[in-house]
This record gives sequence, structure tokens and C-alpha cells, in this order.
Amino acid sequence: MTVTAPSVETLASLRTFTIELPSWAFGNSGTRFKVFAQPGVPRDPYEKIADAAQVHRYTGVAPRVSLHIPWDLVDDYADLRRHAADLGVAIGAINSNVFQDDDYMLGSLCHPQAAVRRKAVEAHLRCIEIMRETGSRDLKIWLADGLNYPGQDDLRARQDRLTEGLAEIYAALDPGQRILLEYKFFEPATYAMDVPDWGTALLHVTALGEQAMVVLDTGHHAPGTNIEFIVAQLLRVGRLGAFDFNSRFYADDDLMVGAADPFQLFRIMNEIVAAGAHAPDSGVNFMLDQNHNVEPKIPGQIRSVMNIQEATAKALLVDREVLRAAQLAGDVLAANAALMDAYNTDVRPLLAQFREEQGLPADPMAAYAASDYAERIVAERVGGAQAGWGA
Ligand code: LRH
Ligand code: MN
Ligand code: MN
Repeated sequence: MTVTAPSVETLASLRTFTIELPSWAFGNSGTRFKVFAQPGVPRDPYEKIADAAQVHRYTGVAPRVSLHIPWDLVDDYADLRRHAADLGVAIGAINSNVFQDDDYMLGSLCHPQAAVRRKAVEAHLRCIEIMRETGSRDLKIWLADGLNYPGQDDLRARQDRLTEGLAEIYAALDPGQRILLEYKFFEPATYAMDVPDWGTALLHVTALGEQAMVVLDTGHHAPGTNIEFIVAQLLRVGRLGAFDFNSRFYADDDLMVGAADPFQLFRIMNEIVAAGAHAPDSGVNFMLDQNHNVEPKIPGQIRSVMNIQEATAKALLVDREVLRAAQLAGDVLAANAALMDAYNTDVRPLLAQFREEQGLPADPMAAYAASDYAERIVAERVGGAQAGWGA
């Protein structure tokens, strides 16, 4: 065993580690077969932010909320920003949504018709204005663009259109603002997505410039993909801009983080910690992207946040000196054991102590459950909004 009685000081760098919550995780969601309405869900972006603030209140590590436009349209973003600040949180990434209008059936920035591409560019320019109004740094772009059939459109021409559209959007950024480009190898297009993988995303962001980075959504790869390798590679070239964390058994299931494969989450956070990328100045935005279809939403977010903290704490327990020495000596078993000893350590008591030291509840799930917030929102809110598709 290389891990012995870890001290809470091992977790010192967790004090500045933060996680960003998605507004859409708090709304009603479901599958393409059925959206289930849960009692008490938010009716507007103000209420989504209020629910996100509860997650921050009990965990202390979730001080930002991502918005999705137009799902989170409001009249006055300065007012929404103030509302967030009053509740102790800030507005995080602005996600552009260029997939829900009929015009986008054949794509957005890659669409064969210039008029649709223009509409998609304009939607992004509006998102950049909203970033200015809300104080947001990141514009997250995920495109549903792609082809269902071979020959449906020209694969190369679509990449050229994408390059052109992204360049126009990039040119509108202020200094300090960033584009985060998200890839996904499947869905909704069945034959070819236009940004299917990290290689394509990296080519585009590299062509754009220093203010463009790649987003890695953990549900967007083929089963069996070595995600921590992608993390390591993007970190090496300084282009890992953000995560969309969730977990999955088969497809883009958007389940609670760490629910399906906690060991994969540990391996990912191990690469992050090894590179020091959990530090706030690393430029990596640790976001969640989830839907809670069958579980209550606020506790679902709290659980996800805690699972990331646990995986990160375990990664912090890895004895890097022992690991490096074993690697250099070619001692395969000792090197593997250095990781496994850390992974197999129960860090929950240590994290409870860590939270208490910061004046937070030792058990955020229990503390939220003991509050009357869930009952209050059920009583106060009628007719909650839908989170995702078809909203
Ligand atoms: C696409 C995606 C992308 C969207 C979100 C709602 O599957 O991961 O991040 O913005 O889901
Ligand atoms: Mn995503
Ligand atoms: Mn997704």
C-alpha cells in the first residue's frame, strides 16, 4: 500500500476547485419518448438559477451556472446577472442553441444555404452580446449539424462553411472571451456529424486562434474510448477548455457523473491532477451537462458534484513520487498499484472533514434533504418548464 492515513491537507488544492452547473439540469427532461414533469421544477431561468444556488449552498463548490440560449431567454440579462449574484452565484458559459428551429433541419453553420448559415452566425453574435451583459467568459458551441445519408451533402464543403462561420463568430469575441467547441461522434445525425471528434474540434480551434478551445463531453465518444488519453493530449497542447461531465452506459445518457463508471472518472481526474489542471488558473472549466429524468434534480446535481470531488480527492492521494519511480523503473505492478491504492481509498470521511473545516455541511445530500426547500418549491411553483429538446 502506498496510501496511508491521508491527511486533510492532501486536499488543500480542492479549496479552489469549482464546478459549473447547467441551467437545463433543473428543468423537466426525458427521452424522445416522454418528458416527465416533476413537481416544483423551475418555470423560468430565474428559478433555475435559484435551484443551482442551492447546490452551491450545500456543497460550496458550484458557484456558476451555464445558460442555454434560447432556452434561457430573458428580457434583461443584467437583471438576471444581479439575481444570480444576490443568490451567491454567477453566470457561466453561454451555450448557443442552433438546433431547435425548423430552419436548422439540414444544419446550421454547415447548412448548404447561405441564409441559414447567416441566421446561425447571428444567433452566436447575440450569444456574445449576452456574454457581455452577464459577465460570461465562455461561448460554448455544440452543433447538431451532420448528415443522415452518404451523398446528402458534400463533407468537405461543410467543413469549409464551418471554418468560415466559426471565424466570423471568433472575430466578434472580446479579449478574454473564449469559444469552446464541443464534439460528438453520433446523434442526432446518423451517418456523419460535422464535428464528430476531438481531432476535428482541435483542427478548428487551432485555426481560430488562442481564444478557442475544445470541450470534452464525457458522453460523446464511442463505447470503450480512452477518454483520459484525450484529456492528456488536449492538456499537452493547451486546448482543453472545458468538460461537460455526465455518465453513460450506452449512448449520450447524461446520467449523474460517476454513476456509470466511477473508475473512468478517477482516471480522467488523475490526468487533470497530474497536470495541475484542477487549479483555477488552468483555463479548464469543469462543467456538468446532465438531465435528471427519473431522479430529483437538485439532489442529482449535488450527488454529481460530490462524485467529482471524490474522484479528484482520490487523484490527489496518488503518490506521484512513488508512481514516477515505479514508471521509470519499469515496475508495472508497482505503478499500477500506486493508482489503485488511491482509487480504492474511501475519501468520504476526509471530504466530510474538509467540508466542515470550511463551514460547510459534512454531508451535503443530507443537509439539503433536511431543508424545506424541496417542499417549498413544490408548493410555490406550478407548471415547470421543460429542460431540453422541444423546449
Ligand atoms: C449535446 C449536448 C450539448 C448541448 C447539450 C444540451 O448532446 O451535450 O452540450 O448543448 O447536450
Ligand atoms: Mn454537452
Ligand atoms: Mn450531450
